[in-house]
Amino acid sequence: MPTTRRISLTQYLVEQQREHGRIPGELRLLIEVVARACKRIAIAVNKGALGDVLGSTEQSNVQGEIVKKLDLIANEVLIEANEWGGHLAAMASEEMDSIHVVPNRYPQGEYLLLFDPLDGSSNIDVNVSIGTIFSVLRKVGHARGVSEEDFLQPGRQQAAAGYCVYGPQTTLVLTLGNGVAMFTLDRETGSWVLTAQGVQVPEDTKEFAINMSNLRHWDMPVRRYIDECLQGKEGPRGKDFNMRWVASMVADVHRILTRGGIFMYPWDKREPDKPGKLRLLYEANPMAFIVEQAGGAATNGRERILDLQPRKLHERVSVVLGSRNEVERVTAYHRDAA
Ligand code: P6P
Repeated sequence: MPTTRRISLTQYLVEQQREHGRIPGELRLLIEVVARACKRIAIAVNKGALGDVLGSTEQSNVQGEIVKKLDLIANEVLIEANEWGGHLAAMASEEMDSIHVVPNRYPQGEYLLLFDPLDGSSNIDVNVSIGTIFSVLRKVGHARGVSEEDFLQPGRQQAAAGYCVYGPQTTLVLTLGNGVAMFTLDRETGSWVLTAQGVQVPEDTKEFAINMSNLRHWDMPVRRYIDECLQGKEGPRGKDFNMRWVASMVADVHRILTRGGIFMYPWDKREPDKPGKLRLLYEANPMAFIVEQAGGAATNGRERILDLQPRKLHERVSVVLGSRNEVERVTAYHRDAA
């Protein structure tokens, strides 16, 4: 990764605007507000047991998953941070059944913000990295008001996407459609400092990330791919593979952006009507945008994730993303099987 001038997020956004004219003022404000909200979430996450933020609430979300206290805290922080700025028309979150329209007491903007406020919640209480994932769309059409349909856009139409990983470092990863940049939180000054840009995912890898406990439930193309990895040097791949599975998509994707790899959460026959576990609009789409901007690939096993036409706000999807040559191999196996 090229060495990087230590500039702030604000300076980076201003320079991007100057060089590429890709960042209207409202989008710049949106990114800075989300980045500030991630700082506040990081503070709450880092308190752990000291802050009465661990454990679960009595609620379950639209996914039917038990909601952790920090899920709700993170969701509230993002809602409050983004309501007043006049840059958004509405927001959508994994933690909310329907969209949250900016209240009438504030001006409405042309952007739509989608987020998983705290992904990897099962790791919160055991002190393993978790993260916030966000996606930015433009409200197309100029009909008055905003509805759920405005959010149902293919991921290739995203104006920006990013995530914040709350790990040994607190790192914000961002793309505005012109490459991927990483910012590390300097806790002494409270600033996001540019620590990497022009991030590139190596095209090849020897590392796969998948929840192996689901092996017996996978479709044949996935079993074929993983089986060949496990055969190592003696098998058709002619090399040994390593495995990682953090059970936090943000942490697994961050590792792949940093050193390559392939991440898979495929369809499996436990719930055959569900195309996969992960959500298309606020997990797969932003991560696919980031990974493609870093030279990687992201499919649902057959088609490019960013080309999928969403039908529902909380729609799920099968995800295969990371090092381009490995993703293409898995996709080819699915096509062979078809
Ligand atoms: P499993 C976290 O709950 C999440 O949505 C992703 O962050 C992660 O990759 C996946 O689910 C983990 O799922 O079935 O291994 O617990």
